[in-house]
Amino acid sequence: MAADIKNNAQTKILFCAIAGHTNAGKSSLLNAVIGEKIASVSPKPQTTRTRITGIRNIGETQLVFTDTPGLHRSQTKLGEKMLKAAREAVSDIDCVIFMQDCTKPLGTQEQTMLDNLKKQGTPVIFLYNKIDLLSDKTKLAPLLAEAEQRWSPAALIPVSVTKNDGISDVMDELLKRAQPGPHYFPEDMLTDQPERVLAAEIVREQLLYLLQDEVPHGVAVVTEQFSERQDKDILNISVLIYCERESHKRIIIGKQGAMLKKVGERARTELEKFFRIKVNLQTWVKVKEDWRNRDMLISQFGLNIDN
Ligand SMILES: Nc1nc2c(ncn2[C@@H]2O[C@H](COP(=O)(O)OP(=O)(O)OP(=O)(O)O)[C@@H](O)[C@H]2O)c(=O)[nH]1
Ligand SMILES: [Mg+2]
Repeated sequence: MAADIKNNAQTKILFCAIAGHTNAGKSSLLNAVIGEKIASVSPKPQTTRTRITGIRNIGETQLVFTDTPGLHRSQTKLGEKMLKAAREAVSDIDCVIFMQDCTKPLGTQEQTMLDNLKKQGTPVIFLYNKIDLLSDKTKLAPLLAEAEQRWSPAALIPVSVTKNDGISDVMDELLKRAQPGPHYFPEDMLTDQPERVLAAEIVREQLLYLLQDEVPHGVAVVTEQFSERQDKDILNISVLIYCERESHKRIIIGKQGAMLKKVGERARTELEKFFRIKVNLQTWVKVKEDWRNRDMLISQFGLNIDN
């Protein structure tokens, strides 16, 4: 593996964490800067549950991004672990992209994080995202002025990730900050997420889109089987969908299996796009009561950052 890692007089490296309130658009930004969809995105809060590394090489520079779970008021052990993952990711890092939805006020958790980053002396690239939602763009000026005055970030950039507005300015800012040094990951690596985890996340993303209320938040997806049939060019994927209650299981399966079928069809399309091969997807639903408060199950589902 070491042979694949670039190291010469020109190589540069930058480690950057992406943090901010849940739903601000952090994973959308990660996917945009990597150029591939490696992190799940959804309109529901608390989509990202672990730290996700994404790697982008531009010329001799390697940019290493860490997407983090969004800041939120946690009510479960899983939520606590997600917040810990987010807080740890922003300590001891070259720079932090702090992302805020410009249509929402900065909450106390975000303000505390920004205060701490200022105290630590960590350079912050402050992004006001979703500017496409602002009909009156003059509303931005006071927001930018307040952020500038309170936290004097290294850069302050209004962006719209979904409209690809301002992203090249963010890239320029990052490239400027990269320091001479060997690359950390091989050139052909996009993410640290194993294929099994990516597959499970693609299924969970569809559950987040299609289910309502508490049901999608209590869902964990684990890949049971992931194997390619060389003779037929088919990827066999089998996933277990865990939920917290029998009533949730009934909702996930739906009337005569309609919901699960829809989830499976949509996820299969996405899996085929991602893995660029025909996919045979099987889905199973199981109940594990209150798993979000049970350490052993959180670990078993690959969601414990301490492991
Ligand atoms: N209108 C608009 N929506 C956006 C923009 N960027 C992201 N979104 C949407 O915002 C929602 C949340 O995006 P995510 O990328 O999942 O947000 P996140 O910050 O990673 O959320 P968590 O993982 O829950 O912390 C999705 O529905 C995105 O499509 C933007 O620039 N404009
Ligand atoms: Mg996310």
